Amino acid sequence: MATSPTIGSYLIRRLQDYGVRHIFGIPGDYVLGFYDQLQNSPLKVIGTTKEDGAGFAADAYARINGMGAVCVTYCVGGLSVANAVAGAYAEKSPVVVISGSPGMRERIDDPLLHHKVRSFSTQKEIFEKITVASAVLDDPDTALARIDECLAACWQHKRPVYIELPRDLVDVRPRYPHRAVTRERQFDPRALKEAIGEAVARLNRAKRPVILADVEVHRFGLAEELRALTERSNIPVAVTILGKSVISELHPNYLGIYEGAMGRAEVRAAVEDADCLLMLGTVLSDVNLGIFTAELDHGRAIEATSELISISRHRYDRVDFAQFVHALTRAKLRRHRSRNLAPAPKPPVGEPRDCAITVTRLFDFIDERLSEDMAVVCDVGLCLFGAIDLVIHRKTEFIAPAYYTSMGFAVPASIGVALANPRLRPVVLVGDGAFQMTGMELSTVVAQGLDPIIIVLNNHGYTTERFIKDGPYNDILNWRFERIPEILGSGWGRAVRSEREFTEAWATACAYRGRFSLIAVELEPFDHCPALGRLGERMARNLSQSK
Ligand SMILES: Cc1ncc(C[n+]2csc(CCOP(=O)(O)OP(=O)(O)O)c2C)c(N)n1
Ligand SMILES: [Mg+2]
Repeated sequence: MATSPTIGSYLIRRLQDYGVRHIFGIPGDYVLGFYDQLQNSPLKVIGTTKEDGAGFAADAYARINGMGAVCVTYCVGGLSVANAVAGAYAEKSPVVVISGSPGMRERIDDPLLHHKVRSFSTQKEIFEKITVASAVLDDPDTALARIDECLAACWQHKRPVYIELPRDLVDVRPRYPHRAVTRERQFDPRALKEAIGEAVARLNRAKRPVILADVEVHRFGLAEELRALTERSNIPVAVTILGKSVISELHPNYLGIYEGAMGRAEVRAAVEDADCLLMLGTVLSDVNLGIFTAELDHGRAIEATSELISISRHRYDRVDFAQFVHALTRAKLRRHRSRNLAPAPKPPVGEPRDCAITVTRLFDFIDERLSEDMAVVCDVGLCLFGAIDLVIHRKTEFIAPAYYTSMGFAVPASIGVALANPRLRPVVLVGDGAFQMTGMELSTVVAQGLDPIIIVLNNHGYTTERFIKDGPYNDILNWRFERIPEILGSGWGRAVRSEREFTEAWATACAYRGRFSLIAVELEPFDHCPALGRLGERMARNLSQSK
């Protein structure tokens, strides 16, 4: 009879089944045994400088690869990664969190072992709130089934899961053989048929239908279906900020980014006046809805997400989101006449001048220079609002924590992007404040031989917050960002002030391969793009109303 695999080796094999090739993290004594197993496996361990960096990298990796993983030690590592995992939960990114922990034999009599917070279950209880499934593999005979369940839940819900490995069980084999199970949810084909019938009738009757596409179209790999759907039906597509890049922004049916009153008026009008709005994979958050300035009439909407399928004010149970989109794409949809709603092409940016560069011009120059093989990885702040208007050419080219908005995402996320798809060169847009949080993860960039282009928008502080409420708490120490390559012994850096200096530095960075480039762009503390002005105003109003 074939012997069962050890718990550790089974977990490694199942991660590979789901396409995971890299795992991010930092070891510690409670997880060293599993690290040894990882080291001797086909999975590549990517050590980061801090666990939150590993979390952001795994999140970005998951967004492109379909699943990502972190491996950390008990509590000191696990709780450091919790914020990044919370972001992955909020934005539906399938990250597997693996944490080592004290062995089961060590737990007898509840001793005070290092890293323990309150009880041995404290870390698991915290992760229960920010994952869709969690398990402590404390019983060898059920461990393999628990691994299957967690990974299936991660895959199905596109959200993080937590797996805790007591250190004395990593090399243990269950007594009974186990067959890997990929649990499928039960759906009702009759409900799907009925939902499609109703959706098609409404779309075919409509005179001004619009599709509003969001993040789940990315996560469930439905970007091609979306393209086919709009091309067959000729229904125009708007996207949310979180869904940005789900369709080529050069597509003739692309309308633009919808964000309520915060966004472009033409996009708002088309979406809100639609007599049938097909909302695909939408997250109805404040950021996505322009701080709730959106006026969407659910009576005229068809809403399909992994959590619900509803048409007008009634809902269909047991209908799978992906199957719904597949079926709709293949259904008998009438071809609507073109309404010429595509945004007018941007005027040419013109030659760079010797004058000080502004935020608006900076984004214009980047926009004109982005190429097909680049992925924009964006942090929180001015960079995110400026990036709304960047023209993204293909799918998954824009990665940002646009809903959870945790600063410090972008530099570590660029590592996940580059490892998930080595053909993509990350262009990181990050504020000086956010860079100071996790920018030293460039150390991992150097260790892995990656070559992102990092653009630091240096406006000497927390400009986004200055627009909501200013005070000395928004000032931060000015770093010599361009000299970071000296500390790391690798890379190329330059501080720029004028348009000409920026475009020259960009050209140098593009030609400089194999190592990172860092361009620190000096900006005025109150210089901003129109989107941030509108948002700051709205948030300041909300702040004063909440008192
Ligand atoms: C982890 C985290 N801490 C605090 C905040 C609150 N916050 C939102 S924007 C911002 C300022 C960002 O500063 P910077 O990165 O320099 O970008 P800028 O707004 O100046 O462009 C802060 C502190 C946050 N979003 N995330
Ligand atoms: Mg700043």
